Amino acid sequence: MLKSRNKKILCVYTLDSILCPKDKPIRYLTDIPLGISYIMAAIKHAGYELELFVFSQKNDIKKDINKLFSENNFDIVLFTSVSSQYFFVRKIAQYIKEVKPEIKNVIGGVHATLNFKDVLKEDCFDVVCVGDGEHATVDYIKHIRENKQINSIDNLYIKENGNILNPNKIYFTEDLDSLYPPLRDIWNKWISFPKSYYSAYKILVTRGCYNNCSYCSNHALSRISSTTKYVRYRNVDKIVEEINSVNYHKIDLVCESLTLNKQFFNDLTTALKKNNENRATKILYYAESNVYHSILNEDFFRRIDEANIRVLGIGLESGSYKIRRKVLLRPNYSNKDLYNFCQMAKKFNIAVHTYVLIGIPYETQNDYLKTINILRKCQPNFIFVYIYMPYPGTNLYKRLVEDKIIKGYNYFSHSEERTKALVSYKNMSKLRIQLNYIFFFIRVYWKHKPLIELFTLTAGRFLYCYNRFIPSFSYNFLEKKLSQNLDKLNQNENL
Ligand code: B12
Ligand code: SF4
Repeated sequence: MLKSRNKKILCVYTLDSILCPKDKPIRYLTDIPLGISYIMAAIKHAGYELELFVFSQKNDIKKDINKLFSENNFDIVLFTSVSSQYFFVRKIAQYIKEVKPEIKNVIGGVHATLNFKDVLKEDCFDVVCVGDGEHATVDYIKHIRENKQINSIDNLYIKENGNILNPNKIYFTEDLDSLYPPLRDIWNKWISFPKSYYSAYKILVTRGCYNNCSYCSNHALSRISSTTKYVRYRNVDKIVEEINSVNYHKIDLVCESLTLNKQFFNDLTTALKKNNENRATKILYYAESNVYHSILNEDFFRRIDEANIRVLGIGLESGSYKIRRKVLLRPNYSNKDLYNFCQMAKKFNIAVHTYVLIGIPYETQNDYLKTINILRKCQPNFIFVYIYMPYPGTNLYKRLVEDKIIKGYNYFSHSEERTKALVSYKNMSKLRIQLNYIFFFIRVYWKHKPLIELFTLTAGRFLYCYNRFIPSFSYNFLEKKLSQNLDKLNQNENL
């Protein structure tokens, strides 16, 4: 039964995950995606009604779509997608087109941006957004609702009567503070563990990165507009205003690195320190940083400490200098820089979380052991270890296709992403990569962390790899137990 006759926009988010119940598939506040939340804010402020639906693998797509469309009068559906979500998103879009061909399906996000030509070939998508989508989406909705003829909309490729209308230009929004703050409350009912240790609100502080790492999407994204700046900084007063408005004690500052610009770093840390001064409960921050030699000084860590940034995420990726510089094209830093960084952070009681990739193309077991060795020396508080996934549109992906190591873009799902070895290399088989992944924490933290924690972390890696063979009910039980265990262990760290 149609409850509302008003036309509405449906925003679809997908999580190809079996970790949470289907009615609450998002685990933590931290997992709220910012891109589509910025777009929803723009739509709401333009006066249009919208609805959000989050699909996980546990949903019956047909049943849920039928129900949603019988209760609402949607005319436009918006999809956001990174590469691992794309096939799932396409499945939903295809079903919508099948039952409601008049609906306009619009897709944006990193995957659509970097692969727009392929995405445009799909019958199920009417519009593909390349780059930032806030203004483009509102503009498009306006044209549809007012029944106006569309000649061209910046950042959008639009299918119209069998033709494709190209955008006049592709741009990045340079003044990030001209955008409405992302919609957050709309996500509340979809989150399983909002109060967990891991929950923090994400606040965007910059967009873009200057570096050209071959496995990351940033170098490819930076090329899509030649007329506007890719690396953008927000005004620090506006950042603080948004932090205060979300009224939460843990904030994850979203930026590729706090050290992209020294003046910005100084201004931001000064403002965060000041904002905490008269608070009974100080806001605690997470942020990302680089490890460069040039920032390794007391002043940097003192500022981080005073701003109450208690957790710094840093990318090591590989302990092999050769792999870092020749394959990943990482910026220049040495293993000694990482060691000094961790030592200095310890002195200031700042936790270090390190990003590590394994199963990197052209990597040998010896390279992998170099990663283990440096991490054993540094003992970061936590390590996000992932198996390398080739993302289409990136330089490393292209190199793998040229070297005939992969044929092209194969299906991989989010639950397999970066946890399941999907490519065998000359120097490293899939099985070897998988075992390196499962036993990673034991190798790094043996005799440094309690056995119960090592068991939990190792069992977690095993579950990520082989979840498809474990019945869903026992998986949920095990996953919940492991999450609770980790939560408890982390709370003891008192961060
Ligand atoms: C913060 C972040 C996260 C956060 C939030 C995720 C999110 N979906 O926003 C968390 C930690 C949860 C996360 C998780 C993951 N992430 Co992440 N993440 C980022 C990061 C660093 C910034 C993203 C961000 O907030 N940007 C700012 C917002 C405003 O921009 P945006 O998201 O691009 O959205 C704009 C446009 O793309 C466009 N747009 C987006 N959606 C739509 C939809 C429509 C209809 C339209 C019209 C336009 C549009 O308009 C938006 C506003 O301007 C990027 C790096 C990067 N440069 O993008 C990686 C990045 C997006 N992540 C990446 C990956 C791989 C992941 C994971 C798959 C990792 C994993 N295995 O768990 C998951 C996927 C989760 C998911 N389902 O999306 C990759 C994606 C690469 C690829 N080609 O697929 C990136 C690009 C980093 C990289 N390695 O290159 N991530
Ligand atoms: S430094 Fe990080 S964000 Fe920047 S290009 Fe490299 S991997 Fe991407």
